[in-house]
Amino acid sequence: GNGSLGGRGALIVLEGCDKAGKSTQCRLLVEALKKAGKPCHLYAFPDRTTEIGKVIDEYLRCTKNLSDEAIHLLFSTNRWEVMPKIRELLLNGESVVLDRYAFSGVAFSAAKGTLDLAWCMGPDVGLPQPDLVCFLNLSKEAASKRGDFGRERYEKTEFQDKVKSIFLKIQDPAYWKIIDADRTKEEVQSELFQLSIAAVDTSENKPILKLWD
Ligand code: 2DT
Ligand code: MG
Repeated sequence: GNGSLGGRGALIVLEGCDKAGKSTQCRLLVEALKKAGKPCHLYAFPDRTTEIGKVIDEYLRCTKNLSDEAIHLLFSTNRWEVMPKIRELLLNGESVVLDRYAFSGVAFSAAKGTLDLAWCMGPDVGLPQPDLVCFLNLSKEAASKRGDFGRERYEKTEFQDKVKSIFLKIQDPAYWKIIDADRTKEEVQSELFQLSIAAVDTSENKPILKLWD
């Protein structure tokens, strides 16, 4: 049990390259956890609805240009601005599922080749450390079968390859699971659900740690 017994909720993150099915899987996961009696909420980063999020949206749609440093810091700020709310939910015994987090922040910025990896991690140091990160790993073959990329910035095969290599470099075995995303939606969902239920149950009495601290 959560909430009434005083245990905290779990922070669960889905990461991966584009087309891996993150957003669909996040929605299914939140529904499944709720059905299993685990209160939980879904957040997606970037959150394009805030003032900062609107600038990020323009940058991604290529209607605005910003320096690599400036956009990196805005993505990070976009996480910090909702953290009080997320922390409050966790402390109230409600779990939070995140569609991307600081790992996307580092992987996409560092893939540009202009920014140092440690510099990229800096602004997100101290965010709540996830209890579980599920990295949806899609092979090149499966990715090409899922159709063309969209037209946003970063949606190019060569760039996505660099992003993936950085994701794998910054993975921490303390909370990181690599999920084979080439399988059917149902198969992926079932594994995510089992890992998440276990994370909710084991996180209840643990403190919230600080990311990259
Ligand atoms: P979506 O397609 O999921 O909306 O992502 N990105 C994301 C970054 O470059 N830095 C970040 O910190 C985050 C959270 C990944 C839009 C794009 O934004 C990238 C893809
Ligand atoms: Mg996208």
